[in-house]
Amino acid sequence: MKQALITGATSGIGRATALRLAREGYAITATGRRAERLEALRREIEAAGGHCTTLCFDVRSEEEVRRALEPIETIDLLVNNAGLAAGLEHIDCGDTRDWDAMIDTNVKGLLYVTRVVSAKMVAAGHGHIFNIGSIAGTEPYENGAVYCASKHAVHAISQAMRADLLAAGIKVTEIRPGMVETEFSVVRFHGDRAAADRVYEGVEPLTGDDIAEAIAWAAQLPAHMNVNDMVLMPAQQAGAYYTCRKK
Ligand code: NDP
Ligand code: 8X3
Repeated sequence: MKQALITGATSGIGRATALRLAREGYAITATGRRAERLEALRREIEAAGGHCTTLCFDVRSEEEVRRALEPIETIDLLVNNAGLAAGLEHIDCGDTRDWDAMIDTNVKGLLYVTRVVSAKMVAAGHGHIFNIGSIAGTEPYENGAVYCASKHAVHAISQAMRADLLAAGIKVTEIRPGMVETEFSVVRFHGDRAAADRVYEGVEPLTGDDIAEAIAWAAQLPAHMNVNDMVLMPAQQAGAYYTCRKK
């Protein structure tokens, strides 16, 4: 049975991807910091006849990442999804704790997980790594300097690791969504649900299931074919600066 490891599977895109890949026949290793949610996901997958193991750790801690992931024997597919935006303000007003959280999670956490898993894939001679980037990875916008910088880093890392892992036969796919309604905006606005809801006003955003659909499609392509980079947006969005809202 093929093994898929998904970081940030307690919510949003990660949770939807875990459920979808389980339906595609993967045994799932679901990770995140919220143990109760991981347990609920495990029960849901197993009730539907799938297989799920959970690992509760913080991707910001290299030690926790190594302790959790080193013992895993085989990982065929990795989804580097755990991430967040924290805050939305001009650079002169930013909270440096938010900046640390974004850089430590979105960039360093992704690197810590990739370091362990890619070595296993190289030893096995196969594997597929999905990095969840963002349109913020190529379109920097006002109030988003550090989040955009973190996703620019994911974009650069994805391209470079694709080259690094080419000879080992490991595919690297970057998925770069626009607006997806998850807990993302509630987290960005530090729990202010009204501010989060305004982000999606007049728009039908993408859902976690939409992103999971793209990952499941790219994962089942023939061995000779890879999607390097996939940009997905709601039909009402044309980029970070252009959204057509219905009144
Ligand atoms: P959610 O807030 O719904 O989910 C984020 C997930 O990341 C949670 O499962 C959370 O789990 C996990 N996570 C956050 N910090 C850590 C950490 N330190 N250690 C381990 N896990 C962590 O948001 P999304 O599903 O929208 O976000 C998933 C990814 O998609 C992110 O990388 C985000 O940047 C990206 N993205 C989102 C877009 C959107 O519009 N929603 C658009 C483009 C990209 P827990 O809290 O349990 O640890
Ligand atoms: C999430 C999309 O436009 O809010 O990465 O940055 S955006």
